[in-house]
Amino acid sequence: AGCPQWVPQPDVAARARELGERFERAYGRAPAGVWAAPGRANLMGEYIDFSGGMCLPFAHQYVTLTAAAPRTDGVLRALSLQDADESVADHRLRETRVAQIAPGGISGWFGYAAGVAWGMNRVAAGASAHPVAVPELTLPAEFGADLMVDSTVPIGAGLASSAALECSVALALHSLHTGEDDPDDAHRRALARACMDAENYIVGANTGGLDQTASLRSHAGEMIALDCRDFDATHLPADPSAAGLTWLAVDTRAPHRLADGQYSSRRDECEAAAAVLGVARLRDALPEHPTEDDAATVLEHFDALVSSGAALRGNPEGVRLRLRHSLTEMVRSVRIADQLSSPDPDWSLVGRLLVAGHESMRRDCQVTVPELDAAVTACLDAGALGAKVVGGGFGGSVIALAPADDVEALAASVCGSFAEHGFRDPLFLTLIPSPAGRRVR
Ligand code: GAF
Repeated sequence: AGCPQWVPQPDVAARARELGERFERAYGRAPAGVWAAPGRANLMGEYIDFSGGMCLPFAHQYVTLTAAAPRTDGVLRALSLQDADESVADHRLRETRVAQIAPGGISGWFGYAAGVAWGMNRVAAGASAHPVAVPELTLPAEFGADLMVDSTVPIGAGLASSAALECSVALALHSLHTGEDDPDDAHRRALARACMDAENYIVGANTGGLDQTASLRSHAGEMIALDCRDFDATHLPADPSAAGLTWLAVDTRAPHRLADGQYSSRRDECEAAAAVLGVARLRDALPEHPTEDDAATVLEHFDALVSSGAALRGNPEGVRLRLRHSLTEMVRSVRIADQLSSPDPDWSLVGRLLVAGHESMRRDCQVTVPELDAAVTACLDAGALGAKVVGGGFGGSVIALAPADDVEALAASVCGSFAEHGFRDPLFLTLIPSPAGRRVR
């Protein structure tokens, strides 16, 4: 089909209707409803959610849908329209007893879905890191459900398809269980924690909660200034269209995986740096409204501690680089949030901060790949105000702040650059800051 190719806007109503019909054919009864939850982009604050930093995500318009009907025998069954592994064609129906869901027990995509039921019970019981027990989330022993999921979020593109899956299942289960279709923010926060617990313990990816929070707590047209110390969310305008700009994503289609140890080792190194500095998490090493000077001071303090013999876990050079990334990223988030809080944001400054964020992800966090770096360069060469990798890296997507009238030309020139490098053709999406997950049918 040639390059550039655009990922079509999702027709959520049509997908929900079709999913309901397929559910009925598969399970022999109609679903009680269909729930949808979006993936996210993140303007700044990569690899600092688990360190208590500020992240700036927004939910985009691509959602994962879950059709669901209740059962009363404690059994959870699920089908995915994206489960295309032909070798298990006859075994695509995944099934478990809710009471048997446990760390290490469930493989593949079903871990993300089933893990949510486990996470809800954990948050309900107060066993989670969620600050308060939320007893209403308890699923009774006989609770079960039939599920069918369908994703419009590109999978493995760094746009949070995993969180979209978890969060749409969470909204479905919560609604089947409580009758509540539009949970308040306190319950959305608790459900986001249940989804994090699913990912951390059942899937085994030690991620930090950015994605689930964006999926469940975003507002249309806005991004979240998310303080990951306590997951307090402030909503700020994030629609650059009045300035003639748009958010463009380039999905590099370079393979992307988080559960393979790289993500986890970055997190370990951040924790090792915090231990040297004597703080519980890196955010605590900086003042309330951190500046570049504050970041430099903490880095010098770290160097002084290390050269005077402070014990350091892991590779010293890696730990120092992760520290520098974390501190400067925390400052960049605050600076972008300051701009977007103002009535007249300086978008070219925002763009420069995005580029600095990417450079830090490349040089200090070391999570980019040649396709990501080339996509950023090509976007900038073609007139974008800024561009950076979005999410966990190691493949996935770049988000660019681009002149709205020029996206076709910009995409064409990224295609040209990818062809010159001999990379696979990328895909393009325009991302619209969109509302959080909700019932759609
Ligand atoms: C992934 C993780 F899931 C998030 O928690 C976050 O750390 C992100 O990578 C990097 O900012 O999406």
